[in-house]
Amino acid sequence: MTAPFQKHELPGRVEWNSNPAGLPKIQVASAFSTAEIYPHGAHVTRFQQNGEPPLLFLSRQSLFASDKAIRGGIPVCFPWFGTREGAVMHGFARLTTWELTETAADPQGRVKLIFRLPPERLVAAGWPPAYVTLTVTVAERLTLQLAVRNDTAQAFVFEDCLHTYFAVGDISQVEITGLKGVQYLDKVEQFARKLETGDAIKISSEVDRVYLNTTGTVEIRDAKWHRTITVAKSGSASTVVWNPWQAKARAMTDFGDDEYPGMVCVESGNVGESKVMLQPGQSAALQVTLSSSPWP
Ligand code: TA6
Repeated sequence: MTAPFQKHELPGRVEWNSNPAGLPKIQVASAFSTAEIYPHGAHVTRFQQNGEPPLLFLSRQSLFASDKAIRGGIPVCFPWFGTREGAVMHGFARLTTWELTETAADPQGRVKLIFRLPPERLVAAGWPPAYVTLTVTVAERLTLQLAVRNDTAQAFVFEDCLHTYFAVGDISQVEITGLKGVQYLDKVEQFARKLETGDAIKISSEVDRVYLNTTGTVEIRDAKWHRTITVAKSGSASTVVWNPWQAKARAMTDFGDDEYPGMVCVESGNVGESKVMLQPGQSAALQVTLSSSPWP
């Protein structure tokens, strides 16, 4: 079978493969790190800096089917976040096969891949056929940029979120910093509006919070694996923090009952009151740069 994007292969840097379920995936090797990306959802499922544990969590029970979202890695939530009446959760972008349009490797061994969301998918769902790309740079760090250009004649209003699942040694030994003084909506308590007063967030039960109007960098301090994960972002006014804990973990069929201690989602986007409005000709870019550094 001819791989649809074989023309974009770069031997030793970008190589086509497929998983046991037959879903095409791309393996990326930079001079500093390795990664795995599925055109299905333009979904990064693995990133590992050389000599470091994996950065991202991927459930061993994740489904890999063309009509299902992958559980773990970095789902791209677009053009909406959360629930929407009569529609799928978190938008259709993560359920759509994106086109790989470009790959490049620079002399230092950094690798860039550009995926495009087929505009006909937007039109089929009644949305303007905006120009939507996800650029993934695999290097010392992992950088994702979701760019939207509204080259249509009508205004385009959307939400977006890079719903990153991070791997941690033990959630009970994790502290999340960078959100002190920020207001949030607590989904566990019917979206009650609250203020983050702690220097660090510690997780010991289900947490599902949308932090509002925050553009700062967040750190995940992992005392079990002795490392700090840094989530730096731009073009994003919302940060979401999620751990399903026990009951929700049991309720999810594509997530192991015992997997919640090994992950935390720290997501970067523009959701709810921070949704984006693009007039014709305007564009916007949501970018995250993810990395981890071992403690000395
Ligand atoms: O981002 C947190 C959240 O919105 C949670 O409420 C939870 O539902 C999670 O996303 C996972 O959503 P999914 O549709 O992937 O099961």
